[in-house]
Formats: sequence, C-alpha cells, structure tokens
Amino acid sequence: MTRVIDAVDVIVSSPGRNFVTLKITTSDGLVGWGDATLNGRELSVASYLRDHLAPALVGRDADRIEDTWNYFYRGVYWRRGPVAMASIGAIDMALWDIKGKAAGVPVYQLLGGAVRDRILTYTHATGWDVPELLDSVAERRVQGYRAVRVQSGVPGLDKVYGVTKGAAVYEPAGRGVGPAEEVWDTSAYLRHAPVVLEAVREAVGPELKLLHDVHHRLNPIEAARLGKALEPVDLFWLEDVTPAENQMLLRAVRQHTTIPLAIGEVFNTVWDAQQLITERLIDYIRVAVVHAGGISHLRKIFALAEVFQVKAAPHGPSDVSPINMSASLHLGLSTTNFAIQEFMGYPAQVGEVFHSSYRYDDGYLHPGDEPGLGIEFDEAAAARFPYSPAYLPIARDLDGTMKDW
Ligand code: EZ4
Ligand code: CO
Repeated sequence: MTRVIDAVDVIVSSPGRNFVTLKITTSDGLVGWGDATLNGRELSVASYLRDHLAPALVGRDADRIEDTWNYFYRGVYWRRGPVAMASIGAIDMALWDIKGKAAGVPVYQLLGGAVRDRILTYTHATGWDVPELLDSVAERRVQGYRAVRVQSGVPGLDKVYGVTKGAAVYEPAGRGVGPAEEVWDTSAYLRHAPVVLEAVREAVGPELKLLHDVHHRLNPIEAARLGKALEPVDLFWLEDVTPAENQMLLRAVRQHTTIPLAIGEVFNTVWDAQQLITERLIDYIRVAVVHAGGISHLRKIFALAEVFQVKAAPHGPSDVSPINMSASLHLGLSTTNFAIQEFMGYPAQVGEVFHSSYRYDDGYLHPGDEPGLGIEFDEAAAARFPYSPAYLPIARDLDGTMKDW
C-alpha cells in the first residue's frame, strides 16, 4: 500500500523563543514532525514551505524519502542556501519520523542501529569575568557534564558573543524588530582569551573537556596565533576561528597549530565543507540537521567525513527545536564517526509544547526508543505562544566597520 502525504502544515510558535515546525499527515493517519527553524528568518522558511513546497508535497509517496529530497534539491533550479535547505531539512526529518512510526521502531534502527550506548554531550558555561565563569563551569559539572564550552567577556567591550552579563543562560537572539549592535575589538580579544582559558584549565584540572567558540571573528593568521597560544590549555576544540566561506584559507591555520578545529554550523550542503573535509582542514564538522538538509544529507556529509577521519559534532543551540535535537541524537547513536552533541538547553516553556523522549544522564544523551523521532508537538499549547520578532545581533569594529557576528 502506498502511504500518501495528505496534509502539510507549518506552525510558527514562540514558547520562550521562536520555532518553525512542520507537520506532515499521511493517508494512513500517521503524523511526522520536522524542525524548520532559522534563527531571525523564521517567516522566510515558513513561507518557502507553505507557499512553494507544501503544494508539491501533497499527494507524494511518504516512503520515498530520498526521492523527495532530490525532488526539492535537484528538481529546483535555485538550489542551496539556508532557507531552501532548512525547508528540505524539515521535510526530511518529518518523513523519517513517519517511516519510523510506520515500522514501529526508533529512527536510529532504520539508520543501521546503535553503534554506541550513549552520546557524549557538551553544554555552555558563561561568565563576564573568570570568577563568574568558574561558577558557571562548576554548576555544569554538578549537573554531570564532562565537556563544557567556555565563553567570557573581554575588557573594554560591552557585549560579547556567548556571554550575558548577570544572566545564567545566554540567548543570542534579541526580541524586537531588527538587530541589536555590538562593538568588537580583535586585539583585545586575542590578548584576553588565552588568559581566561588558561585560568579555567588551571582551576578545573586536566580531565574536563573544554571547548571555545570564536564565532567567525578572526582572519587566518590571527586564528593561527590564537590556536598556538591555546595549545597548552588542551582544548577539545576551537570553533569557527574564521568565516569559512574561503575553505582554502584554513590551510594557513593548519600550518601553524595542532589545535583541533570545529567548523560548519552555518553550512547548508556537503559542498560547503568539501575542501575542509577532503584536505582535512578541520577535525569536527558541525552541520545541524535542519540547516543542512535533514538526516538524509547529514548522513552523506558524515560518510565523507568518516573517510577522512573527520568526526561529526552537530550544532545544538536553543534555536534548533527538540525535533532537530532528537534527529541529531538518532544520527549520533548510529554514526560511527560521531563525536559529541552540543546541548544548550531550552527556555522552560519549550517543554509545554514539545514532548520529547530523549533523555540526559550524567553527561550523556540518548534519543529513547519511541517509534520515529520520539517527539510529540502539542499544537494547542503552541497556539498560546504566538510568533514574536527576534533577531541575532550584528557586530562592528571600533571604527564602525561591519564585522562578521
Ligand atoms: O550563535 O545558534 O555554537 N553555537 C553557536 C550558536 C549560534 C546561534 C545562532 O543562531 O555558535 O550560539
Ligand atoms: Co558556534
């Protein structure tokens, strides 16, 4: 019997922050959920799905996941880009969810079964200065985390990526229409970051895995210098040292430092990372399920990475929904070269709308054994949290020039 797609709905809600959720319903009454959230551009993805892809999805065979992926990728002349790929990502997730539910098995079983018992995870610690940051790291250790991303303020700057003064949890998107502005000073950052990271390593001892995100702020030679300076800290990785559009520029960083590099949260396809992987200019590929075309495309990216001993470590911020998080965990459980999953956590209201079967225990995550992705989305609860505009900030240099945020 052919399982036909009967209905496609797009739900934009804001339980503590904005999410775009895709619902696919089939002729035999199954419902699949996909995450289509693109932070600060939510309505563009909602329109792309609702106005352009949904009409073509209705009537298609729900079981033909790979063909549907190619229908919306190869079959569309204006391909790639975050809006199109997040839309395809959401469809792909929802169809895997349906296939799992139809078979009565968790998605990781369809992906080849578990290759590990549990998935190592890291979360964020944040503090304006070293004492605040150490408190935050200590709190994460009490929660059981074995790996922690550490971000701190920079003297002379007012706002810094990854840090909110006085708040326990950092949320990059700001409510309201249009982006807030931040001032950035590369020299101050390069002087200060090694001091902070050395102090944290000194305080926590050798075992805790420490990570740090540069968030695309440096040029290759600055990145190389920072990498060299941080080698004694023994970081698990240094993330997004440069804006990686120019993949070959990472060669310069690699010539100078053996610090492990992680890149890829803004990538949309395997071609964005092709040179980084095949020249082994990175150690970890950070593509998110939603932003790089879903489970089907991430499997291809991770398979290419496996050949070159690059490991998978998907993006897991609060701005990808629990549906994406669950899809990432199903991949993580069944992918041999999967290293670690970022888990930033969510505002409390998220739990009223998304009911997830994944579980956290002692620094590790597991997707659970519910059929499909194991996430139920409560549409009535979502209706209580209407969309409200929120944007990521922008950054400027001290003289006012636009900088990569
Ligand atoms: O800034 O997801 O590693 N995590 C990150 C995130 C990104 C946000 C942007 O929407 O870099 O905090
Ligand atoms: Co990042």
